[in-house]
Amino acid sequence: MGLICKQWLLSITIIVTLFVLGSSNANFQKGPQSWKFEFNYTNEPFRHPKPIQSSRRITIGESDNWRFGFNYTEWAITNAPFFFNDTLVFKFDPPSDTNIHPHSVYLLPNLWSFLRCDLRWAKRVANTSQGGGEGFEFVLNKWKPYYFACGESNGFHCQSGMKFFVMPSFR
Ligand SMILES: [Cu+2]
Repeated sequence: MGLICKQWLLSITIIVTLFVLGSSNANFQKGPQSWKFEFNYTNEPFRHPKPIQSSRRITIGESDNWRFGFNYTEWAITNAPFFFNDTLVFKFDPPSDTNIHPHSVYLLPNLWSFLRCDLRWAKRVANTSQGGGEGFEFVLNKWKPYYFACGESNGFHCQSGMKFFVMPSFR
Protein backbone atom coordinates (compact mmCIF):
# COMPACT_ATOMS: atom_id res chain seq x y z
CA MET A 1 0.00 0.00 0.00
CA GLY A 2 1.40 3.36 -1.01
CA LEU A 3 1.75 6.37 1.28
CA ILE A 4 -1.06 8.27 -0.47
CA CYS A 5 -3.33 5.25 -0.13
CA LYS A 6 -2.59 5.07 3.65
CA GLN A 7 -3.38 8.77 4.02
CA TRP A 8 -6.62 8.18 2.17
CA LEU A 9 -7.55 5.34 4.51
CA LEU A 10 -6.72 7.48 7.51
CA SER A 11 -8.83 10.35 6.18
CA ILE A 12 -11.76 8.04 5.52
CA THR A 13 -11.44 6.54 9.02
CA ILE A 14 -11.51 10.04 10.53
CA ILE A 15 -14.50 11.05 8.42
CA VAL A 16 -16.40 7.87 9.37
CA THR A 17 -15.54 8.36 13.04
CA LEU A 18 -16.74 11.96 12.95
CA PHE A 19 -19.90 10.87 11.18
CA VAL A 20 -20.65 8.18 13.79
CA LEU A 21 -19.98 10.61 16.62
CA GLY A 22 -22.11 13.18 14.83
CA SER A 23 -25.08 10.86 14.46
CA SER A 24 -24.87 9.72 18.09
CA ASN A 25 -24.84 13.40 18.94
CA ALA A 26 -28.06 13.77 16.97
CA ASN A 27 -29.60 11.12 19.21
CA PHE A 28 -28.34 13.05 22.23
CA GLN A 29 -31.48 15.20 22.20
CA LYS A 30 -33.82 12.21 22.42
CA GLY A 31 -32.84 11.35 25.96
CA PRO A 32 -30.85 8.78 27.89
CA GLN A 33 -32.18 5.67 26.10
CA SER A 34 -30.66 6.49 22.75
CA TRP A 35 -27.41 7.80 24.20
CA LYS A 36 -24.87 5.13 23.32
CA PHE A 37 -22.21 5.85 25.91
CA GLU A 38 -22.38 5.30 29.63
CA PHE A 39 -22.84 8.91 30.68
CA ASN A 40 -25.68 9.50 33.09
CA TYR A 41 -27.22 12.07 30.82
CA THR A 42 -30.59 13.66 31.44
CA ASN A 43 -32.26 16.54 29.67
CA GLU A 44 -31.93 18.72 32.73
CA PRO A 45 -29.55 21.66 32.86
CA PHE A 46 -26.15 21.37 34.48
CA ARG A 47 -26.35 20.51 38.14
CA HIS A 48 -23.99 21.68 40.80
CA PRO A 49 -22.09 18.65 42.08
CA LYS A 50 -22.50 19.68 45.73
CA PRO A 51 -25.90 19.14 47.33
CA ILE A 52 -27.78 22.42 47.31
CA GLN A 53 -28.59 23.74 50.75
CA SER A 54 -31.92 25.38 51.29
CA SER A 55 -31.61 29.15 51.01
CA ARG A 56 -31.38 31.11 54.21
CA ARG A 57 -33.61 33.72 55.80
CA ILE A 58 -31.56 36.48 57.34
CA THR A 59 -32.97 39.21 59.55
CA ILE A 60 -31.07 42.41 58.89
CA GLY A 61 -29.41 43.56 62.12
CA GLU A 62 -30.71 40.47 63.94
CA SER A 63 -32.30 41.64 67.22
CA ASP A 64 -31.52 45.26 66.34
CA ASN A 65 -33.73 44.94 63.27
CA TRP A 66 -33.68 47.87 60.78
CA ARG A 67 -33.19 50.89 63.03
CA PHE A 68 -31.54 54.29 63.29
CA GLY A 69 -28.02 54.53 64.72
CA PHE A 70 -26.74 51.08 63.80
CA ASN A 71 -23.84 50.43 61.42
CA TYR A 72 -25.29 48.03 58.85
CA THR A 73 -22.29 48.16 56.55
CA GLU A 74 -20.22 46.71 59.38
CA TRP A 75 -22.97 44.20 60.16
CA ALA A 76 -23.13 43.06 56.53
CA ILE A 77 -19.36 42.65 56.30
CA THR A 78 -19.36 40.63 59.54
CA ASN A 79 -22.21 38.45 58.29
CA ALA A 80 -20.90 37.90 54.76
CA PRO A 81 -21.04 35.94 52.58
CA PHE A 82 -24.62 36.15 51.49
CA PHE A 83 -25.75 33.61 48.95
CA PHE A 84 -27.78 33.66 45.79
CA ASN A 85 -31.49 33.19 46.68
CA ASP A 86 -31.00 34.08 50.34
CA THR A 87 -33.92 36.07 51.72
CA LEU A 88 -33.13 39.29 53.57
CA VAL A 89 -35.77 40.28 56.11
CA PHE A 90 -36.10 43.93 57.11
CA LYS A 91 -38.07 44.46 60.30
CA PHE A 92 -39.15 47.97 61.24
CA ASP A 93 -42.22 49.41 62.90
CA PRO A 94 -44.81 51.17 60.76
CA PRO A 95 -45.46 54.87 61.42
CA SER A 96 -47.56 55.57 64.49
CA ASP A 97 -48.00 58.11 67.30
CA THR A 98 -45.00 56.59 69.07
CA ASN A 99 -42.99 56.02 65.90
CA ILE A 100 -42.73 59.36 64.14
CA HIS A 101 -39.47 58.52 62.34
CA PRO A 102 -40.25 55.32 60.48
CA HIS A 103 -37.89 53.62 58.05
CA SER A 104 -38.03 52.26 54.53
CA VAL A 105 -35.87 50.23 52.15
CA TYR A 106 -34.37 51.60 48.94
CA LEU A 107 -32.01 50.11 46.39
CA LEU A 108 -29.32 52.47 45.21
CA PRO A 109 -28.14 52.10 41.63
CA ASN A 110 -24.39 52.03 42.17
CA LEU A 111 -21.47 52.32 44.57
CA TRP A 112 -21.16 56.07 44.05
CA SER A 113 -24.80 56.68 45.08
CA PHE A 114 -24.25 54.31 47.99
CA LEU A 115 -21.18 56.13 49.29
CA ARG A 116 -22.89 59.51 49.03
CA CYS A 117 -26.34 58.32 50.14
CA ASP A 118 -27.61 59.90 46.96
CA LEU A 119 -31.24 58.83 46.66
CA ARG A 120 -31.96 60.56 43.35
CA TRP A 121 -31.94 57.39 41.26
CA ALA A 122 -32.82 55.03 44.07
CA LYS A 123 -35.69 52.61 43.79
CA ARG A 124 -37.97 52.16 46.77
CA VAL A 125 -38.53 48.47 47.46
CA ALA A 126 -40.39 48.83 50.77
CA ASN A 127 -42.36 51.77 52.12
CA THR A 128 -42.52 52.75 55.79
CA SER A 129 -45.42 50.38 56.48
CA GLN A 130 -43.97 47.21 54.98
CA GLY A 131 -41.52 46.26 57.74
CA GLY A 132 -44.10 45.26 60.36
CA GLY A 133 -45.08 41.77 61.44
CA GLU A 134 -42.84 39.16 59.85
CA GLY A 135 -40.95 41.95 58.12
CA PHE A 136 -40.29 42.90 54.53
CA GLU A 137 -38.66 40.12 52.52
CA PHE A 138 -36.17 40.67 49.74
CA VAL A 139 -34.71 37.73 47.79
CA LEU A 140 -31.20 38.05 46.38
CA ASN A 141 -32.16 36.49 43.07
CA LYS A 142 -29.73 38.28 40.78
CA TRP A 143 -26.00 37.97 40.58
CA LYS A 144 -25.12 41.61 41.13
CA PRO A 145 -24.15 43.91 43.98
CA TYR A 146 -27.12 45.20 45.96
CA TYR A 147 -26.86 48.59 47.65
CA PHE A 148 -29.52 48.94 50.33
CA ALA A 149 -30.38 52.09 52.24
CA CYS A 150 -33.11 53.65 54.28
CA GLY A 151 -34.63 56.41 52.19
CA GLU A 152 -36.08 58.53 54.97
CA SER A 153 -35.18 62.09 55.99
CA ASN A 154 -33.66 62.81 52.61
CA GLY A 155 -30.66 60.51 53.10
CA PHE A 156 -29.98 61.37 56.73
CA HIS A 157 -30.84 57.87 57.97
CA CYS A 158 -28.58 56.42 55.28
CA GLN A 159 -25.74 58.71 56.28
CA SER A 160 -26.22 57.69 59.92
CA GLY A 161 -25.54 54.03 59.15
CA MET A 162 -28.76 52.65 57.63
CA LYS A 163 -27.06 51.29 54.54
CA PHE A 164 -25.14 48.20 53.49
CA PHE A 165 -24.22 46.30 50.37
CA VAL A 166 -24.16 42.61 49.53
CA MET A 167 -22.84 40.65 46.59
CA PRO A 168 -24.50 37.24 46.52
CA SER A 169 -22.13 34.27 46.23
CA PHE A 170 -22.81 30.87 44.73
CA ARG A 171 -22.62 27.84 46.97
CU1 LIG B 1 -34.52 55.01 58.44
